[in-house]
Amino acid sequence: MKKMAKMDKAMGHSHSNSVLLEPKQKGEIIWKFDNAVDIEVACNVPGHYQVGMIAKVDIN
Ligand SMILES: [Cu+2]
Repeated sequence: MKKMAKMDKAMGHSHSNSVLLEPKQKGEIIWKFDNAVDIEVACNVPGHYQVGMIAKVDIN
């Protein structure tokens, strides 16, 4: 995955809203919300969103 990110800068994860993981690796992102909101979490590997690598999360 990191090799792919080097080839395609759009797949880089240099900001605080994403984490780049190798298979079977774990990571953590902490987001804090002041209000209830529905969000969508998705993979940014090209084509993965389109095949359903997403999760809808309701923050109450
Ligand atoms: Cu994916």
